[in-house]
Amino acid sequence: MRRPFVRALARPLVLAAAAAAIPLVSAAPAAPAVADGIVVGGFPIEAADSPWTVALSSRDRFGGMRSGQFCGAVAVGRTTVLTAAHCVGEDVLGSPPGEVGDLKVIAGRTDLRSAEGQEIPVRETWVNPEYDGISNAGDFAVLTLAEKLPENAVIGMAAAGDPAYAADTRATVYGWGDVTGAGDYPYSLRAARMRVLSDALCEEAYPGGADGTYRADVMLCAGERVGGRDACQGDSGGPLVAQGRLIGLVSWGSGCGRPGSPGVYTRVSDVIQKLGWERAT
Ligand code: 4AZ
Repeated sequence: MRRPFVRALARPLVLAAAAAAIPLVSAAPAAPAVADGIVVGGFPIEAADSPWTVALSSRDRFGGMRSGQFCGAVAVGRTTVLTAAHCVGEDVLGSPPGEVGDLKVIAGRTDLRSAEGQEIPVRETWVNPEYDGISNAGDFAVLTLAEKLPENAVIGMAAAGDPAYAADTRATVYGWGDVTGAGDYPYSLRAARMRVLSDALCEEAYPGGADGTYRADVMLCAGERVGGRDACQGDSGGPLVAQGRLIGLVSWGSGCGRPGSPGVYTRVSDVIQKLGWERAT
């Protein structure tokens, strides 16, 4: 399962909606490692407990059953949201992001069937021009919102050299993505606890192949050595948080929760540097 949501999307959302509506249909987990989902291997959490985790939505493109959710995103300013570049590519959206009339960020909504929280139109989308869809390097985009999010919805970003990036640090990923790797999209927000893994582990797992190439300067490796806890399709663009600070954006990986195939995240310190945000943090 290569990349993001993206490719899979046109097909999956329909399946996703169906699967979510009849949760018991695929009762047997594909493998023990992915028995219980996020995010695979996760647990339910309230949006109020991670208010910076927001959903990226277009009902026109993805249908209304799950509020049009198709990717995750994270608020780093009251009108500034980060997501994955691959989430706002033309292959996902069907047209350039500026031409998607109902592209919105949804904040404060745990259950995508509900109307809780806020829906805020995206006023401007800036996609990293250096994003490389082959290696997946530079997988980030900046969304500017038409209205302000609440002040408590903003999370701080970990700058280069922050100890939160060290291997073995505990980290949590948040999202509404596939909970099994088989296209089971939940209605409610989930989180999964894991650890930052060494660059060596991802370099070994992803030396360069169809899924992507791990590059330690712009990517971050996280999960569990034994597999089982991971982000998955639909979580892309969402936050990986350690020590209360944003360290990663869900980007890619080979499958979900598989031993030996950790999740790969966009390294937030590189985002800060590329955007010239050093002094703002
Ligand atoms: C995806 O397809 C995707 N297990 C996101 C994250 C991971 C794999 C795939 C990491 O969006």
